[in-house]
Amino acid sequence: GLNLDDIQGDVLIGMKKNRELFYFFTIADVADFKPKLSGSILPLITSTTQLLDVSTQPETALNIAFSQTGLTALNVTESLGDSIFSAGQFADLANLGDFAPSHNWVAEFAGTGIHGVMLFASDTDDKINTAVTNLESALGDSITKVYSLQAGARPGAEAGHEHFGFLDGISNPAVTGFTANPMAGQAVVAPGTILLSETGDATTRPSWAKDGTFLVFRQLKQLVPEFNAFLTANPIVDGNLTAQQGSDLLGARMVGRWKSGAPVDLSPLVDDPALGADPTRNNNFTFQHADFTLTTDQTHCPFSAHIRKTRPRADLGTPEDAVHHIMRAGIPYGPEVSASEASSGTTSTERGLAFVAYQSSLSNGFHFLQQLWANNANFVHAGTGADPIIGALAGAQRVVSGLNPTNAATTTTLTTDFVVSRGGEYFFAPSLSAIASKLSV
Ligand code: N7H
Repeated sequence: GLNLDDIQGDVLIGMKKNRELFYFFTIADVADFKPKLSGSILPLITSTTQLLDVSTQPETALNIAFSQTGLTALNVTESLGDSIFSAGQFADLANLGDFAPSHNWVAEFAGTGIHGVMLFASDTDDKINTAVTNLESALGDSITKVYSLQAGARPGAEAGHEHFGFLDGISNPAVTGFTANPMAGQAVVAPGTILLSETGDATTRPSWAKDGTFLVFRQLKQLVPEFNAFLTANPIVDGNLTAQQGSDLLGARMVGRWKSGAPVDLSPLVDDPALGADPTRNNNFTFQHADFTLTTDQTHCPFSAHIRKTRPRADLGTPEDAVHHIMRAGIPYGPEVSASEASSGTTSTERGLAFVAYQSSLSNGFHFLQQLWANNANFVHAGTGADPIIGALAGAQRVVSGLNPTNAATTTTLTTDFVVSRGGEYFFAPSLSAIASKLSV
């Protein structure tokens, strides 16, 4: 089994809290910082074991990760064996399809100036702020805060749903040796797909890198009123559907799930909330059906749907590929849509997804999914078009096919990106023992 005392808690199961603060910093004085990293930060780092049992969960959980420039500042010189991590996310911007940084990137992300991120998670912002104040006073001038993003679950019945309204956090891979009973249809991956130097990770790493993982952070702005106005203006027309049902169907086909989480592949024409809420059924599909041509039939799920682009299941053959999987731990940020934003169809206050993903290889994980699947108009098949949710072509319009179930050849031209990257950084989330024996010495 895995050493769950040594793996940071967010990686395999998520922090399980309603509020989360992402605190980005630079190391101002490395000689001052190192003893504080081991003496003040490490005792507060929440392990996987602590999160697994409610009785050992801290009031405020803390995880930490370092960028390449942060490791360099700590005088850690060995290569971790991932060139995309080493170069940083700013250097990867064009591959990801982002706009030029001056348009959309948060200024603090545009470059390699961020050395690390601390993830604070708790039930309330007050508890987080207390933990931050206490840690800041312990760390003194050894670090400098560069930027922060406050995030949290949406209110009431929308908890667990991202800002477009869709239930999130349904499909993460099961990890061999960790997940006791994978759900039907859940991908099963070797631990080395997520954790460095575990079975399934073939790259040579320094010994202290074991059980660390690469953390992708992206601040992804979502244009929610604009998305809703687009659905309202373009309902799928079918004699049996009202305009509202046609708009809901278009949104569901763009995502590949209904707002309840019910997969379009299993419930193609109407939402099925009982299916969406049932973890034994809501992942149990492959896009393949009896009497159905997998490579041409889009009457169930479009080839372009977000969840099909990012996990093609049977499209890549059976058994499913075991490499291109990520562990997602994102959380919404920003306020609910106001009445005036809803009526004008225009965003006035930023909201979106604080996207977090863990993997042992950026070139197989997030970077691959975004560049070679989501942004690639010829994946899953020639002419599919870019992912209508997250596909990004540096601001150019996206032409998507398959959204109309009655005529899959019809194309839809998306002139607005409903998800806009505001940048981020690539980090390495080390094991607790690596913090003690390597990073802080
Ligand atoms: Fe996606 N959305 O609300 O439309 N995503 N995603 N994602 N995503 C998923 O199955 C969303 C983003 C993946 O295993 C669901 O847990 C939004 C990026 C993967 O079947 C919903 C944003 C990347 C899966 C959304 C966003 C991915 C997945 C269904 C940005 C990687 C699992 C819930 C603002 C490059 C696929 C679920 C599977 C699921 C949405 C970003 C990847 C509702 C709004 C950047 C691998």
